[in-house]
Amino acid sequence: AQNRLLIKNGKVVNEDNIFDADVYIEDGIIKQLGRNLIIPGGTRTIDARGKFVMPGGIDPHTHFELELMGATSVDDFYQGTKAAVAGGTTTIIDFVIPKGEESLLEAYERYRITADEKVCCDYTLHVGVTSWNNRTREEMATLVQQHGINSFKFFMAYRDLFMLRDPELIEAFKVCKSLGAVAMIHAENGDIIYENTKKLLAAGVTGPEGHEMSRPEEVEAEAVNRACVIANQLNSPLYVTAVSSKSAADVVSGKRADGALIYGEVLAASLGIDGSAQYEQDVLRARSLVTSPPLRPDPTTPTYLIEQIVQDGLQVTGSDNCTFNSDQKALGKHDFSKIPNGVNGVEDRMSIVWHKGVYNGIMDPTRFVAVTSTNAAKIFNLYPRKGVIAVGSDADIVVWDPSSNRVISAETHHQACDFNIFEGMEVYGVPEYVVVGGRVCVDECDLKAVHGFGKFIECPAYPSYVYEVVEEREKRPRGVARSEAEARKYAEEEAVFDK
Ligand code: DUC
Ligand code: ZN
Ligand code: ZN
Repeated sequence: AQNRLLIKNGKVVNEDNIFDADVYIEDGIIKQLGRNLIIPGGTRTIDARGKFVMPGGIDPHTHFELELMGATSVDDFYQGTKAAVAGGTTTIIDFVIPKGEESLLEAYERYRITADEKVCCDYTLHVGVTSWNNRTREEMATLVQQHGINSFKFFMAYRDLFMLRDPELIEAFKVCKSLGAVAMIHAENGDIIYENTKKLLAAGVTGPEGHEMSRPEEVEAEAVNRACVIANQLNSPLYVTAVSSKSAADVVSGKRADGALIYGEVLAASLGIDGSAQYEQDVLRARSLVTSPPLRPDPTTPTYLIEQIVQDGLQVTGSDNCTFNSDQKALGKHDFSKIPNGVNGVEDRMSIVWHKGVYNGIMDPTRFVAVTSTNAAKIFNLYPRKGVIAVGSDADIVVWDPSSNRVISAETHHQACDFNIFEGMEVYGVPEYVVVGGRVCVDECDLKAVHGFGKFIECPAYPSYVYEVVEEREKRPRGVARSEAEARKYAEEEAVFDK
């Protein structure tokens, strides 16, 4: 066999366990796991003593080379996946966003042609359903049944561009459920944003501070709540993307505590920094932070959100990486509503979560693995191929050095963007080796990513971690009792209906 690799003496971390083991890899697959393995001669050995050996990160939310608001995001599928690998992420999930009159299938094909030859790591796609027409249902079915797509994103914001209205969302969620796909939502109230933007501009508020002002926390929280209610009433699973505020996180965690089948993805940027600089003097810095949903000025946000991630109020971390250079951000210098939306994060997400969580002593390494890799793998049906160190799984592995640190900077990052929103932040936790499909692509912190080495991964429908719960609930239309008190409550409700 070619391409043999042994990672010795490390602490293997999965979402449910930490154990001392060596990991033996052949032809891109984990072949043996344990102590005293019998290894063919001539196998390259990496010594991971004192290091954590973890499943490579899965970033379920990127927008590489996306045309948005008159600009194209500068990290393309090459540079974006290269930066991902540099940071310890070995799988990304991007969003097919149709252009103009393009059909969903045409857009999907365009993304495949663009990405397949460029990606440095494995990737897959969600499909953004940016309008609802008489072809949509059939196209969604074709994507699921013939193209390995099992997730669709719908927008409650971007009025006149992507936004769907509630009756369309209801249809959309029903179609997802019937196909065994995961419905994903960009949750902000687009009508309110439209109204506030007009008002602010008319009042002369044109600077970057207008962005967050036009869409404060409750505008996000309202949409999250509405989406959750629609999903619950249909007994449809729902994945909320890029939660950026305490209020929205509270809605997701509250709905989950009530037994709803909701998954919350936190915006990695909002774990690293708050958004107060959008209201300060440095307009370049202010514009650089503009993303949707916005980074919040409340300085307690990052800590609050990391706690939600620790306590399972939220389950997944995503970067929403959508990088625009300073000159592109300047398209909005006279009008905040024209600043292309998006921030970096694909490279730094793992370090930010480690530093804010594990290094700060509030998160176990197992939870780190769950929220940076395993949970996304399960929700999008990549598990156990991805998201776990186990025999038979893909050899996508990060050897993590918890005692090294680095200072994040645009001078040293691998992204195409000319600034980094985390500039100057010192983070503990560094990927010393990153193995992508059995190949060492970060070698003693030295990046050796390979153009086109990654593959498109098909995601089968009906992810069992999601749909087993749906099926269970179909049997109990008014909710699943998780305690005796709840069971009594449901029995009383039942009795009312019986009268
Ligand atoms: N939000 C962003 O900030 N950029 C891309 C798309 C999105 O929803
Ligand atoms: Zn979005
Ligand atoms: Zn996004």
